[in-house]
Amino acid sequence: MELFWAPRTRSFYALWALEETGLPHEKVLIDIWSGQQDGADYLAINPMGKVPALRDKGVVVTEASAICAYLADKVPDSGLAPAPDVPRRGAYYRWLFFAASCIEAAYFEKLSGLEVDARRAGWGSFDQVFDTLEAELESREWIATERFTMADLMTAGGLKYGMMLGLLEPRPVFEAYVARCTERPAYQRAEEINEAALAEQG
Ligand SMILES: N[C@@H](CCC(=O)N[C@@H](CS)C(=O)NCC(=O)O)C(=O)O
Repeated sequence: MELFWAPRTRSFYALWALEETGLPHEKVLIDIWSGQQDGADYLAINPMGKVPALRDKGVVVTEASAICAYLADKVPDSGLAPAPDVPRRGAYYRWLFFAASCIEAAYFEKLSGLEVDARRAGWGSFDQVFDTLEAELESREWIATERFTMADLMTAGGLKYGMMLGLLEPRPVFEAYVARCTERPAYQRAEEINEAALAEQG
């Protein structure tokens, strides 16, 4: 299995997910600063010209949240995804997709100063997205089940990114949740890999 990635990008979700699974893999650095993602070789893997991408023999998966879901299903005993027949599978899908479609869009709204009509925008509004998450996390240690899943990885990763960039005010519920998720050894290892690649790039 190969992960196509670049440090300090959304590849981090996939890097962290691979560390959570412990699955053997090779990391292939794509130099997005020199435009390698727009070369024919990489576009054949991801025509969007974006990282991350995962190739598992003949299977190619792009989109960070899809990669997380794919990897969790490869290690069914890990608990990283609830089994398909348990009721909380619904919550797992919900929050995994919420991170990709609502958190991401809410940041874009903020960054670009968009005035959105919350009834027309699929993510509602910036405030709706984070008020909804805050209400959910007030009563839950983990967002989908009684343990950490890939839905936590995507949600906590998204919250951390927003707070780090100053897009999202650091609400206590978010800070505690992000701390719980990022103290995991897999997160720490992914950070080390990320930082080592950055240092190597100079
Ligand atoms: N929707 C994609 C977004 C991936 C993405 O935006 N990757 C950025 C880095 S954070 C990228 O590869 N940018 C290179 C480019 O657009 O040229 C995902 O969730 O994986």
